[in-house]
Amino acid sequence: MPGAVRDGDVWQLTWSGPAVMGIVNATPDSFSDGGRHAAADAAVAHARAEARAGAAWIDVGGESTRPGATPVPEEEELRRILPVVRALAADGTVRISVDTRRPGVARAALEAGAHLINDVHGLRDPEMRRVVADAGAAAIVMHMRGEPATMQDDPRYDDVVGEVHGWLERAARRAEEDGVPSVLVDPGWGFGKRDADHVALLGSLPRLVAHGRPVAFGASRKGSIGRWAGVADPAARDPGTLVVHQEAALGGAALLRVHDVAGQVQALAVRRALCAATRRGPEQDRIVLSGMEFHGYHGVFEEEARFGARFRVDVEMRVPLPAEDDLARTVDYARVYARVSEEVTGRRYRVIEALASAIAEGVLRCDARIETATVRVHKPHAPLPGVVRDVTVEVVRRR
Ligand code: HH2
Repeated sequence: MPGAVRDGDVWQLTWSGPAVMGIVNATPDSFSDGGRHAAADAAVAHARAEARAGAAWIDVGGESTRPGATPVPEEEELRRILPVVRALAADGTVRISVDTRRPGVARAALEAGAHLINDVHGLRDPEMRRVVADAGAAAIVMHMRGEPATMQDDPRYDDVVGEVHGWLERAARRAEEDGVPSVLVDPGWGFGKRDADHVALLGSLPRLVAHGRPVAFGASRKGSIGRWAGVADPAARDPGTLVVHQEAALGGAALLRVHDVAGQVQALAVRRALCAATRRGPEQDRIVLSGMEFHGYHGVFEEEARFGARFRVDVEMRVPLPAEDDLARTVDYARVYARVSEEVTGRRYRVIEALASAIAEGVLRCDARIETATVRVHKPHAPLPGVVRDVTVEVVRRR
């Protein structure tokens, strides 16, 4: 759940474990619940029900950003969201986020009591950054390729993870430099991405988390879930949403943006109990053997086969570890070392990708309790026509 710490005059939000953000679309045309909460009293009642169901945050939106959506005038967006923000601020029981890309709407919402601006444009607009910084509010910086009207028209990336992470890093840094005290980043599921991009971004969440900012995540009821599950009606996609959000939670997401708050809260409670019992999760136990060095004969060249070279190997094993002081209850890392040594010195591989893959599979075979093996093979003396400190291949294999 989010907390807050004071740093001089500024409050910083702190995060531990995924908090749930309930969606309130005060719109006639949102993709899964358009029109259901368009009237202010229906939107407020829905927000209060979400707060009672365990949402720490409510995200109020007055303009749909679904693929193909057309923008609404600013006055209309204000007319839709302000009564909801004012009512929730008067309740004082939940933190209020406003989903907008307009500085004028953000300013009015913050004056009315909102705590966070959720900007699907990633605070690209300097005026938006100034409004949020002046209010000392938090912000979600989300990645979107293009604009809602056209963003799903054949989006393409050379390296979706590198491009999205790099974009988020630059956008978040720009916001921080302009004085926004708390910035969350969101990879923007469904915003100018193909299903394969979603899968890659979901798998890369631990790396995004490692950039050091809390990660917000929202796949709720979106198109890819419908395609994977064969469910056309967006309102019937909550079970699929929970599966994706479970992966996001394991990847270290701090905030999950959902339509079905009660379901998400229940799923997280069960997940917490299981993680505690099995020591799984982003902070999962692990054993790491780093910097093992061997002389091997890998490579495509004749000289490499004849003279060999030095290879360095790191192995990280995700494995639930016992509290007891008993070798039989844990993984014997001497066995793992012997396995790695045998693979690097006993055979010749033409490419280190194949070597890394064989090591990872061998490590998994060493002990049935090892759930994931991450193996890095370094080839510092790779035959290249220039100065290179190291060439590394990393593979991850799960049981
Ligand atoms: N998705 C939507 C809207 N805002 N904000 C963040 N940070 N992350 C998201 O993934 C995200 C978002 C789209 O979902 P929804 O609000 O349910 O639909 P619509 O835009 O049609 O109102």
